[in-house]
Amino acid sequence: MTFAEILKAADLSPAEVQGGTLSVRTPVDGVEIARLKTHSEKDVHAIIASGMKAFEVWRQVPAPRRGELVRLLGEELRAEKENLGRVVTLECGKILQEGLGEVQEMIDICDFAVGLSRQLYGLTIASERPGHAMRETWHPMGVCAVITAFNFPVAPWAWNAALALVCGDPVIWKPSEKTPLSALAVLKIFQKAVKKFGDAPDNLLQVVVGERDTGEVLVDSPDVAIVSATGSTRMGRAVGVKVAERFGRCILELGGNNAMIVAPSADLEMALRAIVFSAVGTAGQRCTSLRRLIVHESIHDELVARLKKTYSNLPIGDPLEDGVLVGPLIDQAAADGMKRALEQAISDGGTVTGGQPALAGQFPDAQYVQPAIVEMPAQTDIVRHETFAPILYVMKYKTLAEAIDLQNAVPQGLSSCIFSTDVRETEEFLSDIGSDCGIANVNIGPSGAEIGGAFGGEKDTGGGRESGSDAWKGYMRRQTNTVNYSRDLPLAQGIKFEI
Ligand code: UN1
Repeated sequence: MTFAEILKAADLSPAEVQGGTLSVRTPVDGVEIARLKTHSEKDVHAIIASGMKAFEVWRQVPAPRRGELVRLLGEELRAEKENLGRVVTLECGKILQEGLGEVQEMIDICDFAVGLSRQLYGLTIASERPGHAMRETWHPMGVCAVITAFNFPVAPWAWNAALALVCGDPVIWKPSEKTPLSALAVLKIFQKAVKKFGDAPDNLLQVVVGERDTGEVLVDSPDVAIVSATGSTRMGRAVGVKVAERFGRCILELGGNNAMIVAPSADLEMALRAIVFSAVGTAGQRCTSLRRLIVHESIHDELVARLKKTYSNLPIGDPLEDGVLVGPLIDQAAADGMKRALEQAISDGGTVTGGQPALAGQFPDAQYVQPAIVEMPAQTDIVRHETFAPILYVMKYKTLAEAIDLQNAVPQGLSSCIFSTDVRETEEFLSDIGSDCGIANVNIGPSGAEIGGAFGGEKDTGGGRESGSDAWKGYMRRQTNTVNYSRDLPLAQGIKFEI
C-alpha cells in the first residue's frame, strides 16, 4: 500500500489532511504526508465550551448506557484494527505488529470499561450516630483533556477516554503534533460508534490539532476538570504545576528509565528474548523500554556475548514490511539525542557496540539506527537520564541488595523487572524493600503491560495511574453522603449544642 492509500483506508481524505500549516512527516522515509490545519486559541476555547455542553447531557445518561457507546467503539476498532494499525505505523514508525498491538490495547480497554460501566462502586460506611447512613458515591467530573505523545499515538488516549466516557466525562484530545493523523483516524472511528449509539450529545470527543501552545490552552482552562498527560518529565513538570495552581485534577504518565536485574538462576534464553523485545521494540521509544540491564557478575560475560550476537542480526528497516523488528526513530532530534548520549557514555568510560546510523542509502531523509549496547563501569548521570532511543546500558552487580539499589537510584520510577528462578530473590524484589516503581515484573520484561493493571509510576514518572484496576476513580469526583433517617438530630463527636 502507498502512504496515500494507508490514509485513505483510514477514511482520511486528501482534502482533510492537506492545505494547513502543520507539516506531518512519516519517519518511514522522512517525507511529508500531510499538512493539517491547526486550531487557534479561540478555537480551543470554543471546543472547551462545546465539551462543557456535552457534559451537561452525558452526566445524566446512566453509566451502563454510557458503556454501550464504549462497547460500540470497541466493535468499530475491531473492524478497523488493520487500517488504524497501519496509520500508527506510518506516523510513528513502530513496526506493524506493534501498531496492531496498540489498537488491540484500545479494544481491550474498551472491553474493560464496558464492564466497569456497571460497577463504579462506592462504599457504605458505618455511621457513629443512630438512624444515620453514610456512603461514598462517585460522580462525573467534567471535561477531560487527554494529551498524548508520539510514541503511543492511540493506546494511551484509549486508556483515558474509555474510562472518562463511562465515568460521564467528555474528552478533548490533544495528540502530539508529530502524530495527529492517528488521532483524526480514531475520531472517524469514534463518530461511527456515536452514530450507531443514536442519541449521544454532540462533541463527546473533540480533537485539537496544534503545537504546545494549543495544549496549554487546555491546561490553563478552569473549565477543563481533568488533564491527563503522557510525555516527557519536562512537559509533565510544566503541566502539573499549572493544573495544580488552579486546583484541577492532573494524571501524569511521564518518563521511565526501566531496568532488568538478571540473577544467576535466571533462564537466560527467556531473559535474552525479553531483553531484545523491550530494549529495541518501538526502536527504544516506549516509556517502558528497557534501558538498564543489571547483570550478576557470574553470568555477565555470557549474557552480553549472546546479546551482542543477537543485536548484530536484528532486521532493521521499513516498519510496514513483514519480518522487520526495528523501525526508524521519530526524527532527526531523536537521532541527535542518541548520538550525544553515546558520546557521553564513552567519555564516562562506557564501551559501545552498535549505535551507528543504518540504511542511510535507502532512506536518506529518515533516521534508522543500529540499536546500541553500552557496557558501563558505573551508573553515571547519562545512565540515569532517559534517552528516547534504543540504548541499553549494561552494569554488573554482586549482591541482590546492590542490584536493587542501582535499579532504584534513578529519578524515574515507571517499570522494572527481575529474571530469577529463586523465589527468595523475586519476592524481595517485589517487597517493601524492593523495586520502587509503579510496575515490577518477574520473568517478564518491563514493557508490554496489559491494560487490566493500573499503569503509571512514581517519582519523575509523575505518580499518575491510568488504564485498569481502580484508575477510573481519577475521572470521577468522590462524594461523602450522610443521611439522617431518624427523628433526632444528634451531632457527631457527641457535641451538645442546645438552642
Ligand atoms: C508508553 O510508552 O507511553 O507497557 C506506553 C507498554 C505499553 C504501553 C506503553 N502497554 O509498553
